[in-house]
Amino acid sequence: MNRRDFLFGTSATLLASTVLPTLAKGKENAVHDIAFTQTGLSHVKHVLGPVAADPTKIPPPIMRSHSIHHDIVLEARQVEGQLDQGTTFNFMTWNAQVPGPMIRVRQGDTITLTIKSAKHNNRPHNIDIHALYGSGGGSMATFVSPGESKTEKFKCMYPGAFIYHCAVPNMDEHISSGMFGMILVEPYDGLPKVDREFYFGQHEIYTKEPFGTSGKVTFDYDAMAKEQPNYVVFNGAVQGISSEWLGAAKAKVGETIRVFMVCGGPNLTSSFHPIGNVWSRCWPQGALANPPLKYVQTQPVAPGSCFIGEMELPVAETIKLVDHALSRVARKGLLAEIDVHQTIP
Ligand SMILES: [Cu+2]
Repeated sequence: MNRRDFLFGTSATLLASTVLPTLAKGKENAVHDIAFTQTGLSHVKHVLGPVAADPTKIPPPIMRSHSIHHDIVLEARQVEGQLDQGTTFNFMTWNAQVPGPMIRVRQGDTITLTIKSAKHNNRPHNIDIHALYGSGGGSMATFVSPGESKTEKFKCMYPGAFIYHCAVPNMDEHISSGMFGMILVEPYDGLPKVDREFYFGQHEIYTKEPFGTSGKVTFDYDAMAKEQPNYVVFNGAVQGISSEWLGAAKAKVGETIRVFMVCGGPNLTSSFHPIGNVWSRCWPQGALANPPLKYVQTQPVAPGSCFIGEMELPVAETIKLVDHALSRVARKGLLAEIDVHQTIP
């Protein structure tokens, strides 16, 4: 069993089948495009392996031309998870993964969102969603103590890719610990067809122990105040989505792929670049109401924003997704790979 099979074939199966968005079945997506567990995640252990979201486990493109209603549950869940091979950290998560599940709806859709807080949590949580109008992005209405749940209903009135994140007073700590994800509101006419889509989240982690320390590393408020993280990662894992650990994402020569990226921060702007390729078309800030920029090498993705980029794959290669502030790659763990082959092994 290789490392990718280990993550995405066994331990994550539990998560993928119950936590991640369930793909819709039937003609026009039956009732919902996505469904999240209504029963909570009590079966998920408090100590996990990697918390890395599988970049391929996202809801499918929307094919319908009318509005529908979605019932979505997100659970705030504090877990000890693997930040690196041999290193663990107390993550705060949405649904036990980093970034939190990608929510995908269409402009004009309505959402009933239930925010739960796992009983074993010891911190309050809430959610601020940049895709809605309302006080605190809904954070006022969704403040939950351990064991509580709150529900809000809203309509997605404008298109784009938007971050959602915890927004309690220690919001920087909670986001740094993993509490962020993306909601994609597709425009009325949808997105251009592509062959594959991938989902990544960048954030930085402030620890007392230096990068590379074995065992459990602990949060450092002073380093956060100085904005000096020891770790900068995609999907909550040091070089997680790569041959170095859990395995690269995969695509085929000749395909067109789309990458969704959410930058949690809480403080660092990503200079998002695909080494060995170029963003043929990209939407800065995920602002889909605007025409895309073309043939962009490096696109800033600010904390609290998103990015959508498309690439052509004319040659076999390994594309390395990086923040081109390269000390974060060389010294702080930031890397994700997309292997482009003639066929997918
Ligand atoms: Cu929180």
